[in-house]
Amino acid sequence: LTGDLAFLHDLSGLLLARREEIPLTIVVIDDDGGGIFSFLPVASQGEAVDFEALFRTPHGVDLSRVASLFELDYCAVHDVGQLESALQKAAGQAGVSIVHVPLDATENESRFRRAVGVACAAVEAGLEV
Ligand SMILES: Cc1ncc(C[n+]2csc(CCOP(=O)(O)OP(=O)(O)O)c2C)c(N)n1
Ligand SMILES: [Mg+2]
Repeated sequence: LTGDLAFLHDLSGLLLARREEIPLTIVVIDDDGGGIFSFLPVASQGEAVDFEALFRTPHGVDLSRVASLFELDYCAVHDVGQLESALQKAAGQAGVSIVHVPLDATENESRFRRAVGVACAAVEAGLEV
């Protein structure tokens, strides 16, 4: 399970995985950049630090083209049901499979913050999460 930037950073590893026919499913959560940086204090400085260009670094790369470049099994999924099916299919296949999960970065960030808020409220209320 990896993010899109980490995946792009280590693309050359796919050559080895393909050559050795390593049975591997790579799930790429793709929010077109480093979403984690939106949770750092620097994010609130926005344009003053050129946050998008220097920290979040959206790249606009179509990751399906990475799969075709390396001739790897690939599918894109857009909901949990599709993800479950893709994981089941990939588990039955030899070699490397890429399961691509494209997300909207803004929506992803707000969902994450909501989930953290719910978890914190549950802990504060003394419930198990
Ligand atoms: C080997 C290594 N290089 C660089 C970093 C710094 N780093 C932390 S998160 C990150 C980018 C994360 O972006 P992505 O993989 O798209 O995941 P997201 O935050 O969007 O979920 C980087 C470069 C690191 N932790 N380890
Ligand atoms: Mg990302």
